[in-house]
Amino acid sequence: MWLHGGRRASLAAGVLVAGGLIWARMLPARIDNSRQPAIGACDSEADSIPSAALNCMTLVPAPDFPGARGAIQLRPVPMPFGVAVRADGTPRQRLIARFHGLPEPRSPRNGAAYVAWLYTLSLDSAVKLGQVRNGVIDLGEISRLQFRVLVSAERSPDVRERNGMLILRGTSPSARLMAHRDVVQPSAPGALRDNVSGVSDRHAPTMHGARDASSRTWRMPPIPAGSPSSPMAGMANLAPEVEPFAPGRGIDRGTLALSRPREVVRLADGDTLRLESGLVRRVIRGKTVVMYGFNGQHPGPLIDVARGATIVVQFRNGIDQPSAIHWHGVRLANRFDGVPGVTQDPVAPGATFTYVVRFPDSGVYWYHPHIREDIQQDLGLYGNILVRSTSPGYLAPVNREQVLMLDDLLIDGDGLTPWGAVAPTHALMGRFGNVMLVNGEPRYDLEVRRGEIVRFYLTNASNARLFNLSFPGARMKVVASDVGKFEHEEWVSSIVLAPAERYVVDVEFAHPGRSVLINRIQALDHVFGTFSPVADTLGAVRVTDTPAMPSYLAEFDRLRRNADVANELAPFRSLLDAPPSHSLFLTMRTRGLPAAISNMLIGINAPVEWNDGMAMMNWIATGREVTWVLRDPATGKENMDVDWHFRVGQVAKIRVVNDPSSSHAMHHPLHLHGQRFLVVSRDGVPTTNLVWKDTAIIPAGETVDLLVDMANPGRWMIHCHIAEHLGAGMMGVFTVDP
Ligand SMILES: [Cu+2]
Repeated sequence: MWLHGGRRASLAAGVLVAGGLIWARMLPARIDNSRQPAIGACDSEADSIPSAALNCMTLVPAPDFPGARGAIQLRPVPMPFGVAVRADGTPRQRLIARFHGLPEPRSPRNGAAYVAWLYTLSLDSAVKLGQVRNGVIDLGEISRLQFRVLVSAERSPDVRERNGMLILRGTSPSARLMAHRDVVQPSAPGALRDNVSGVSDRHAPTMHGARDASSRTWRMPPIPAGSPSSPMAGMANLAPEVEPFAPGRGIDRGTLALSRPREVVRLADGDTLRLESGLVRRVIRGKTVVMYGFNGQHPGPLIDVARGATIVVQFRNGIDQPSAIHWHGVRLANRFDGVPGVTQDPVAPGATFTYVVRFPDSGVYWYHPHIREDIQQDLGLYGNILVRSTSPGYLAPVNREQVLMLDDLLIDGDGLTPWGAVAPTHALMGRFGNVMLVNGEPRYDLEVRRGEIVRFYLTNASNARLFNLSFPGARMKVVASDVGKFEHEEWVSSIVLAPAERYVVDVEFAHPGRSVLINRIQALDHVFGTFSPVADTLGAVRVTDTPAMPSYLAEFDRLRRNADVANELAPFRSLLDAPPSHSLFLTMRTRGLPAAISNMLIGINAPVEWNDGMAMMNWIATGREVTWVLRDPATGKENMDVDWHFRVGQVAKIRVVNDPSSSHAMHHPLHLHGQRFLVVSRDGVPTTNLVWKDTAIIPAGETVDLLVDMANPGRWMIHCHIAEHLGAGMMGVFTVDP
């Protein structure tokens, strides 16, 4: 596919070809001299891998070697979580290079060998990547946030330091980011552009003015760690152009009951659960705030059922907004899926709705409203469902189980930052909180015995945040995800959870003392275009000196290969390489944003953003000005006009391309209702350990192929699970006909 040019225009239009998949699978492991295509830039990668802008480095020739060409593809390292990072949040990438036009090396001028070097941005230290020559070369895996690659002509391929002439050099996409600092400087390119994202006249002449009215009713939100701490030029007087909303207006909060911790509700087939949403009083970090709860609890009750059970849930909406309950990941009957406008009418305040929920798959699921998630879910309306397998030995034995819902909350000295009344605020990146919650509490504590194996069922209930969790010093293996077990268990150093995803991990606490549950990321600061490490401790595990009885160490030491999963996947294997039948292009548009914000939406992006690195801009942008888009390139239809049809029993390959060149390219956790799917490949790299999912992270610039088991009839939603992106339109529908 490298051989063909001129497909860039069709890429821009979002027309996709199957070539990317084929290209990647044809790549030889080491040097391939059989093909000598013309590559001059990353254009040639773009022909086959549409994600070139974020996953490709063009190498620029030195003046003495104008004919030399090189490009490096940053390939995803297959990981159980879809995002390859280390426990400290640094990315893991494999460099596949391709060179062309390197002159014959065995001349006195050119040296005897070409060698590639990995440098820091400041060029103060280097690591030898290895000898290169014309053709395709695997340069191996690296773990760097920002870097440069230099190719030099050396007297021998065995040199340890670079001494020879420079032939080619390039900079990682993560360092090509244009810092906002550069944009606002008058001399910087882009500083005077006024229509990048369609700035309206209303805002263009002055940066505030029109927004003064609403800014009087908003207060500045707290700025999360890793985000620029002072407002950018022109933003000081801006506020979201919607009225603020806070729950319980006009209610004396003293009359509200304090929320209670989550209770476990064990239900048998045919049982009924009454679930009532309502206002609760909470004290978080010493602040008394009004939030929501199910049955007065935050999170809501943990429903513990056996696979195959059907339960009845009598829901009463006791909050001050229309609501409903969606049973996330559960392949239940369509009319109980809980999506206002698609499967049911909204449940008005004070009204009721009865759900019949069947659980055909074991796994960990969750429930939450599917209307204004940015408000209702953020305020605490979510709960877990643990569906236990009826097969003995389905999972290895462990000493203890912990079911944890992870969340974050945006809170300052006056309480919770209000939400947008008619449209979400934080519509660019989603709303990141500054206080981490585990099961609704800012602190999680666990006491275990020495040598205990603890199984953690983890759910990310946050609006927008990805977590990168670890227990430093403890061995950990990933066992299962959204809708069941992996093909085989894997040792991992951290767990990456995108919003709405679930992972099941077994952790060994071998040594007495204190262990912590920590979220470690590399935060991107959009103002300066730099990364910095951020760590949040979510909880502590005290390990006593008493030995665990019984010991499950032998079972823990063994990585299971799951024959039952392999058997279940067997009918799908022949379809893994099928060409996609449907495609989705993920992008965004803005209109009417203040120039101070829209001018900065110029190519600043990273495959995954772990923090809100543009907190002021993000807060001010609402769902009225920002539209996030799912586009079907075959028809040009977008969002709710995407109305696909499938038949029950059909297995559909859907290719998802996350536009790297939208004005703020960003990852999206994509969720399909009512069905299960496999993530078969990322940027053409096949998944090596399959697991059934209902939500998958699609990093910015990446092309992800999903194989969907269309087994459950009805009209269902497909959408981004960042609550503010959903609130800014990023949703479509598909029908599975019986
Ligand atoms: Cu999204």
